[in-house]
Amino acid sequence: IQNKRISYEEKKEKIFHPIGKKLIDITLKKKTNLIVSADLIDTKKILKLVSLIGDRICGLKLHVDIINDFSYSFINYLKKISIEKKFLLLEDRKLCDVSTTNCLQLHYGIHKISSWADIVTAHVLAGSMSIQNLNLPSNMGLITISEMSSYGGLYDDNYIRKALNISLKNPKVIGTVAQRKVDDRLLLFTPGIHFYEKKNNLGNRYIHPVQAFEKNGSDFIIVGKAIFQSENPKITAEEYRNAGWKAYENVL
Ligand code: 5FU
Repeated sequence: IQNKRISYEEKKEKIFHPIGKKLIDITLKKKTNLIVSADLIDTKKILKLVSLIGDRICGLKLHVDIINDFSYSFINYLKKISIEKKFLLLEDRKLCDVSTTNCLQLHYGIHKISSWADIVTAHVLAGSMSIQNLNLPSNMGLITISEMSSYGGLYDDNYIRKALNISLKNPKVIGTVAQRKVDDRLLLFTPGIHFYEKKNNLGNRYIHPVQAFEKNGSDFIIVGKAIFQSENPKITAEEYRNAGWKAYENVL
């Protein structure tokens, strides 16, 4: 049958990286495949959001370089909450340079991503070597970007196939961002999720969680503005969580 998929339990057997397994464990325990993208520029707003949605998510995605008042006390506090409430911290840095530079961007500078993030994102445009020798801590994983959610992106089928191959061959890669089915040995992360919106006027494209699971074979939905800009992020997060979980169960 066309849309059937393997369960998270089965998927866990195919994923070798400990952080991939951990993410699946959290998903099964909390019954949520929702990752919230907290694209906010103010640490207080991020912490307020987390206090409302922490119980409902398996991951919190950040762009730390947009935060005006970034500090280690903020990141330490967030790390503590992520452990208490059981969700992973994803830094959506989208590394996209040669290996040496990626490595420096990962470990140094103001944000020292490798000192706190469980997962970091990376493009593979610069080739397979660009995501090798990054000296990642053993408990930190990579998510590659194989195909973005925006319309008019420059990714063609050939690029995407090669990006997926690079992802499969690198043991640090737990999964990828793409808008299509991928190999069962990769976790599939789907940004561009919204109940109503199809396209925004800034170039992002949106699909419903049902489409993400039925058509693309998603494992995790990533939701930003639909939740953090809603009047009641707690209720809205619960709605996306339920929709994501139901969509997963329906294709089992
Ligand atoms: F890799 C990708 C992608 O293909 N599309 C995205 O939108 C990442 N993103 C990120 O997900 C983007 O940088 C935002 O942080 C988030 C989507 O937020 P939205 O408010 O739900 O559009």
